[in-house]
Formats: sequence, C-alpha cells, structure tokens
Amino acid sequence: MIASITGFKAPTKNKMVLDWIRAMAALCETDGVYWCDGSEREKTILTRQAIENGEVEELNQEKSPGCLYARSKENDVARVEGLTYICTKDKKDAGPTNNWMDPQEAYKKLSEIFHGSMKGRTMYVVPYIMGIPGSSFNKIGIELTDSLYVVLNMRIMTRMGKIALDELANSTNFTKGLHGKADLDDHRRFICHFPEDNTIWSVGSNYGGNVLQGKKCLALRIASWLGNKEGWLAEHMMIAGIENPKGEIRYVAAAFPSQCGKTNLAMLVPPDSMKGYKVWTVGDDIAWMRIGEDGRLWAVNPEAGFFGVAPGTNMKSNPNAIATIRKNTIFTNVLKKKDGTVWWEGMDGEPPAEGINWKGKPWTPASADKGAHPNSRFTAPARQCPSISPEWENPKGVPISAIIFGGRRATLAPLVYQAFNWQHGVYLGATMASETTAAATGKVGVVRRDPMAMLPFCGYNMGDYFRHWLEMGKKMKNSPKIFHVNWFRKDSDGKIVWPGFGENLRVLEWILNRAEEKIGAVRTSIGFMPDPRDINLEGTGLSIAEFETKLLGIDQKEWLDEVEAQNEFFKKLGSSLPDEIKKEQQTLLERLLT
Ligand code: OXD
Ligand code: MN
Repeated sequence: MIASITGFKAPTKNKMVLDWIRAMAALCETDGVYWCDGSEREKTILTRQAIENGEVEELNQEKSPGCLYARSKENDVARVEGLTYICTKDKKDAGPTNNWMDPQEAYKKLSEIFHGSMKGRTMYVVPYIMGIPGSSFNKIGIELTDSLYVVLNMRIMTRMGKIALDELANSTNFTKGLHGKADLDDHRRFICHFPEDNTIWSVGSNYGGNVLQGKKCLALRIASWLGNKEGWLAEHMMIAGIENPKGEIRYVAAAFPSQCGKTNLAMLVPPDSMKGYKVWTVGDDIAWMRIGEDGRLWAVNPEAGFFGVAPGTNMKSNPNAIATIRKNTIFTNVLKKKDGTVWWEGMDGEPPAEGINWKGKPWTPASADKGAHPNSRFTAPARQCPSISPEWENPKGVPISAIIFGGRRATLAPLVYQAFNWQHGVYLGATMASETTAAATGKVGVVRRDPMAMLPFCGYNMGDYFRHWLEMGKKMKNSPKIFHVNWFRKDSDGKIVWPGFGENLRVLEWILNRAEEKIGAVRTSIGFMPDPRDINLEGTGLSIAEFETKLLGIDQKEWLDEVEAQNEFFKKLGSSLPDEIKKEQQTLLERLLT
C-alpha cells in the first residue's frame, strides 16, 4: 500500500510548484513524494498507514468513531517562541519583539538539518487553502512534510488537497512550506518565516502550533505581514455572532492570548437567565478582517477546524466543544483510558481508575504526573460544532460590531471597559498584558505584555503593526467599538470573582448595547465603564455593591504602576512606537492624576 502511494505523479502543471518540490525533495533526499488529494479514500489509506507506523493510535471506534490518539515526544508539547524566527533582509522589519535571523543564514542553517532528513521517508505534499474556497480573501499554501500526523491534522484544520491545487492553477502566489521532523531534537528545532519570499520552514518539531503551517505560521505571521502591505488585518481573534431574543445577530471579534478562553467564548451557551439568546460560532482562533464597501470591518475565519486545549473542557465550560469532539477528532497528549477513550484533567465525572498518561506511562489518580499534558489538544472539524454559524463559510465574512481585547490578570484590569474611540482602543490593545500559559514553553503565570494577543504571532515590526491598526481606523466609516475584558480578576482571598464561561454573555450583552449606543456608561479615567444596573446580574450571586468593588474598582496606585510598566515595553519598541500611542498613555496618566 505504501509503495502504491509514493512516486512523483504530479496532479499539476504549475512549473513553479513542480520546480520547488523537486528542489525540496532533493534537499531532504526523500524516498518518494505523495500528493494529497484530500479525498475520503485517501484519509482511510493514510490513517491506516499512520496507525501501522505508530504515528497515531486508533481510539475505541464504537464510542469515539473516527477518532485517533497521538502522543508527542516529551520535549515537543508546545510552541517554541524562543526558536521561532522572522527572517527579513533588514532586521528592523522583523522588529524588536521577534527573533530575527538573516534569511541567507537561516536557509543555510536549516538546509543542513533538512539535508538527507527524509531518507527512508515519504514527503507528503499538502496543498491547502486558508479561507473560504473561491473567496478573494483566500491565501493558498503548500506544506511539504514527512509527518502523517501533520497531514491528518491539516486535513481537519484547512481545506486541503485537489481543491487547493485547482484554485491555485498556474498562479505563483502561494506560501512555500517545508516541514520535517528530522530527529525531533530541540537543539535542532527552528520555526522560520521568510515573509519576503512567502516561505515557511519548520524543522525538528511535530507540535501543532509549530508545524500545522496554515495556522500560526501562515494565517498569522505571514498573513499579518501581507495584511500590512495590502491593507487588511490578520488577528489572533475568535469570531462569534450574538443573537438577541428579537432575532438580531451582531458579531464580535475577541483577541485573548492562548488558553485564555477564546474557544469557550466562541461556543458559549447562554445562562438560564438569558433565555432567547444564542451564540453562533464563526471561528475560535484567527480572524482575517477587511474593510467592506459599506465602511465596516468584515471578518472571516480562515480555518476549517479547531485545535483546542483539552484540559478544563467539560459540559460546564464548553458543552459545544464536547459535542464537537465526539467523532472524527485527533486527540494529542491526553490520557488514554482502558476502554480506548480519552480523559483529561477538568473533564466531567470522576477520573478513571487507571489509564496510560500523555507520557505513555501507566497512570492512576494517585500518580504524581498529570494524566494529560496541560497543553494537550483536540483537533476537530468546525462543521461538527452544534453552534457553528450559518455564515461561517460566507466568502464575504461577517460585519464586526465590537472588538474585544482581554487577558488573564488577577488584579488591575476590571471585568469590562470601553475605549473612548478607535485610537484609544488601539492603545488598549497595544498595552494588553496577560499571565503566561502552557501553550508556549517557558514559565506559566508570569505577567507579560502581549499586544492584541499577537506578541508571538505578529510577522513584522510591532510598532508598524500599531501604526497599521491606527491607519485602518482612519479608513473605516463605521468602525467597530473597542472593549477590554478580564474574566480572571481575583478577590483578596485569591478567588476568581466572575463566574465566567456562559455567564460572560452578560458582559457581551452590555458590550453590544454600548456598540449600538443603546445605553449610557460611566466615564472613568481608564475608559467607559458599566453602570452596574445595566448588567444582568440575576442568578450570579453577586450584589451590585460587590460587583462594583470587586469587578469594576480602579486602584489608582496599581494603574500608575501599570503605566510605568508599559514604559518598559515602549522602550523596547523605541522609535517605531507611534506617537499616538504615547499620547494616549500621557492622557491616561493625566486622567489618573486629576
Ligand atoms: C493556539 C495557540 O494553539 O495560540 O491557538 O497556541
Ligand atoms: Mn491561538
């Protein structure tokens, strides 16, 4: 079977594609080249092959039909920001927040690792579309990989195979991606982006965020670079439609850092006290946004699947995700139970009495090790989500009424506030900060600046990125209103005050009422804040007084320290920081001091 799917039988005449693949196959000294067509038949063959070679295991097909299980190397469980590079001729174009390597040096260094790395392996050609087939919003990529795990995940996360080659036809406009596992040695691991060549090379890893190149590499790093040149935005944002009891649907886009609740918000189920509301999922991680002819901002989710964090996903936090992942899902680094189903910390019900944990070791609830890695994942088709929006594949996208920035902050940031205007909103996004999570390697729980949740994903100079946002605002006749939220504020006992999850709809309701100028607000030094009577608190157990002090309180001393801390980040950006952002900070300081 393996022999019959190898060989260089090209389903395209695109010369640039063919020449490039020949060159990459020669570099990697692959045994054969297989072109993915994206068909169901191919899925069956490649899945069988991946099971035979141990890249995935089959789960219990009665209880979890079409589901697979994968375990990664212990040193390869998250994005590696320290090994992720933007390789531009001029270092200034990558900017001070990105790791930079000279393109010639990067190609040379990575070529040495790729050289001969696919001996005895097949190179799979994965043509894929980011965006809705046929839409002018699209970008096409081709990823060459020696990992069947990557192929099977890309099948879910993108529109892949023949459909992408047909759309590309003879065009030379595609992202050239090369991925190789090599020896999965973290000393020989690099995720390099060459925006000037529309090229991505990643080697030495098999973790989704490093190697499913359509996602972070193309749809954010390369796309944000292109968006700056072409006048649109590629953002780390979920997109959802909120339907009110009158049947009106308004769309929001929200940027939170990884593992801060974008997927849960995108799939939110309204609380009992908000009957008649419904949330429609458009996307859970990435938004591409352009200005429409009507002067509004229109957003598309370029992905076709969810690569979600498993731990903590349960019937309370996200019942729609639980329904989505019942079938055709790849689970990575969770615990495998004796009956061939999966489990993770924070799942409903009692932990299983035993299982095999993410490290492949026998596990019981008494084990010191976790059953699932904190960054263990599910990869599931978006169309399986019960709350998927009828508009999610609309090539035009959906019109955005509100943009929401947010982070995980135990103190300081109130539950919600609104920017005075677009420029102030860009400042709120630019100064966003959040506690780090397990989505990237490194220490967890440390507050760091993560502007617009794009620190690890902005493919160019962050100062130019802020300028681009400011310019976009000037071009819109009817720009979305900008808000900041923090679901994670703690009280003096260290307990998170706001109930979160489905209850966040109460805050979204306020946001949309404000976006449509239906209600007033309290003008404070940091922005517009809710009159607590305008937020539905019924059933939350919070009194208006508690809500005001614990969730909306502004601590002047803390805010002054915050302004000081922002300066450290601004210093890093140096002269690339737009004056408008500095000016917004200065006026905040003045408001705080009066
Ligand atoms: C993700 C991430 O996987 O942000 O979406 O790390
Ligand atoms: Mn993400």
